Amino acid sequence: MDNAPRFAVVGHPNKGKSSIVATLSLDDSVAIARTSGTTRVSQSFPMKVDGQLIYELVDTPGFQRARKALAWLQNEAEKVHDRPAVVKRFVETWKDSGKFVDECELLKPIIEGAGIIYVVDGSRPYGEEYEAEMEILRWTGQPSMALINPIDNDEYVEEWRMALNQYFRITRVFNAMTVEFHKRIDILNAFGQLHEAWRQPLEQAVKSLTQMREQQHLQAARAIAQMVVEMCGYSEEKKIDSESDPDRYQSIMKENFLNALRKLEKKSRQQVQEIYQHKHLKSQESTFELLSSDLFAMKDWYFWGLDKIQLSAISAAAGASAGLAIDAVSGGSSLLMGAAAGGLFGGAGVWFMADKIAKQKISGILPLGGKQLTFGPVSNRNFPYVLLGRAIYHQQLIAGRPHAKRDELMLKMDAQSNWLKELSSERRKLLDKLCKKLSNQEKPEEVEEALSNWIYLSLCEAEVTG
Ligand SMILES: Nc1nc2c(ncn2[C@@H]2O[C@H](COP(=O)(O)OP(=O)(O)O)[C@@H](O)[C@H]2O)c(=O)[nH]1
Ligand SMILES: [Mg+2]
Repeated sequence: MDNAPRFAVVGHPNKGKSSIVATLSLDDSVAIARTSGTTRVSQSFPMKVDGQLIYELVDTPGFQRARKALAWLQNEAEKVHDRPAVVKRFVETWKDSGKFVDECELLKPIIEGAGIIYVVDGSRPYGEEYEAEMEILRWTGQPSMALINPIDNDEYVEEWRMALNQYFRITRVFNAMTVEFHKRIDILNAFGQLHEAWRQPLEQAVKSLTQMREQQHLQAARAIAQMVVEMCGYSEEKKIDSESDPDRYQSIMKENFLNALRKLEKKSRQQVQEIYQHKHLKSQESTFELLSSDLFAMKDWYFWGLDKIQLSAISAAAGASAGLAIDAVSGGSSLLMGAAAGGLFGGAGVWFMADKIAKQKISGILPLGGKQLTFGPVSNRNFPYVLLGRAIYHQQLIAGRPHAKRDELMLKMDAQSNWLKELSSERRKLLDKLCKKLSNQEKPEEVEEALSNWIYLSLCEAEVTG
């Protein structure tokens, strides 16, 4: 789109301009630093959906000598209608002089037609020095909006609003760090109202962004469903010759088995991060530490998945007697199932009793001789819930993360984080059915499709309520 709107994000140094650019362009490569003066030249960040440019954000250096610049302008302009031309002349006059470097740099995109997003910090008091900045921006004659970014708190937000309202037709509080999706949309809509030529492209942008978001949820749901199904069906196999002692292979097979599953979970998290365009997150090793409780730290399973009461409830509903229900919960059922299926001998029984995670099996003589050792799949009924609980928790952190954030993801294990408690009984029943099939290795393709739909619905719901 040639007429894609362009917005220059301007203001004092260190007020969160770059953070707002990152958040509005969904780009986590924008440079953000504690120290001011990080941005020295204006830089464009295109917002593209499916390769189509829908708008562009320009990150700019902060004003340094606004009062001096305004004095020059006032001296040059005789009539009100001269002012935009005088601002142009200002840039032409000073751009290569070494003086007003930052002012020239930040005004350049504006005199070339960009809209203005003026950013202030709502946790710091209003001061006169800002008046010169706002006055210069007004002189450009470009459509403009002010954003109050409450960096540390919102103590001075009202004071700022009064001041900004005198210079800008639209003022919004917009926290670059906690902003929700609908607030971004609101800003685009507001800009569409300010400037007739942008109304249509920005309406289109809002549509594209909304569709993109749904598409992301859909892709994330698919990635998670695929991971859950693959992990629930995963087993490690090894052929050994008839004379070898199977017990010798137990610990190595178990390690391989667990590591393969951990890897699958990690891969799926990376997919989700890429889907939501958090490309740089994965390079921080510690990111993965966050959901760092190990997948097989079984003490955490009641937190991630079903708790003990919920677990005995699903087992009871499945028709097991009370005694067996507890067994199923603890993984004891795998012993029963394995024994019933036959093909177990020697120390095999001891293997899985120790772990309570997976079935292990030694099949008898293979056609070409030797034995087949199988470790897995995980038979614990809680496993699919645990995987889902961890995956959805991670997805929520990623989908709700502004692209301005540079710190690590935080894991909070409090009672509220248990998403299963929030489900309606209808949704829970459907999930129970799917999880049961997963544990029983029934029709994985069908289950994956249904689970994917189930997750997608949950993600869309979480967006509305969260
Ligand atoms: N807590 C918090 N910190 C912010 C917010 N916006 C910016 N910052 C921090 O303030 C500093 C300057 O931000 P930056 O976007 O680089 O400001 P710029 O100089 O105006 O581009 C960085 O350390 C940011 O992490 C915010 O909304 N909340
Ligand atoms: Mg900056």
